[in-house]
Amino acid sequence: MTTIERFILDQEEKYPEATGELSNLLYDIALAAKIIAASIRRAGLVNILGSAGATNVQGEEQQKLDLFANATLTNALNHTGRVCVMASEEDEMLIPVPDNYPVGKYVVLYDPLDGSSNIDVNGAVGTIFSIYRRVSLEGHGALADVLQAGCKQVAAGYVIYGSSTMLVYTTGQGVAGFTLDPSIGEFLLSHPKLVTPRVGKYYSVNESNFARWQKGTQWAVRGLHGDRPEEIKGKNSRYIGSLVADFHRNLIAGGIFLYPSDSRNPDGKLRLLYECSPMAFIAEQAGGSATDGTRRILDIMPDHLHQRTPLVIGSREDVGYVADTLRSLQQDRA
Ligand code: P6P
Repeated sequence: MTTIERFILDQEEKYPEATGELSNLLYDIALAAKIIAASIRRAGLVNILGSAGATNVQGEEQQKLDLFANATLTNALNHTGRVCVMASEEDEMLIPVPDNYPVGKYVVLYDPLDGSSNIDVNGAVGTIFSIYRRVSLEGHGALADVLQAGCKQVAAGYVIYGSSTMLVYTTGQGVAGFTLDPSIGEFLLSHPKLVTPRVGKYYSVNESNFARWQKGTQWAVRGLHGDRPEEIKGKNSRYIGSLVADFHRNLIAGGIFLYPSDSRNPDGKLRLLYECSPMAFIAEQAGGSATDGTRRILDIMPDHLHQRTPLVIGSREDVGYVADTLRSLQQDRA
């Protein structure tokens, strides 16, 4: 029985220069995940379901659990002396470390409860986090510490609150998965080395946007439907409407998730810094890949905090097929 704390410490021992701060930061996040999981499991029994009666910076209606998860993560991190600044999907501005607490060398960005529209219907939801080293030299962190390309991440992970609660993370040495044992309140190592199949069984995309996609996207998705078996074998459609749940299924079973740009979302819907970059780090560490259709997600340099990007992520050969198809169609048009 390997707890996440034991696993993190074992990983730390491989780095003589490690100070243990990143290990403790990961453990802080695991604690927040346990608290959020406990609330989600009881959401139908206590007054924490439903709308909070406000909208976030994205213009999305905030659920009470969104705000609870956001506060839980922020309060688990802001006093530890391990972070210099935080950022969240639920907060328009950067989240500073309170003045009466020390600042540290890490930056944490998070989507505290992704897919929250699934909460009231008992669908799977998730937490996504991304960790960088600060680039500023001292004092409180600033925007420059947050606006870093995904390839600079030192760690990334997600928690899926599904049929079981799992925490999946990477520090650049592969991907490990932990399942929460509620009887002892510990995340136990259940997936020591997650590797995603090179070719997937599933494709995941919101087909109701089909008419609004660019022609190249429509053509590539028709390939995933199986219209051109000489190019690629058709796949089963699976789409939950929760990035963490769709991504996790495809990571385990093999598959491709797409949220392309469309005439209503010209830059795509998903956010680069706290959704796409962390998921891209995990995908690549598991042998998969992630692009915006043309550029590697981890190479994209963010311009602003809540920047959106199109996303194509999952099994390497499937992502390669979509990227090659889009590229060849653009060349034909050129
Ligand atoms: P749509 C949830 O709101 C989310 O941000 C992701 O978790 C999910 O993949 C996507 O949006 C679903 O968006 O437009 O298909 O409902």
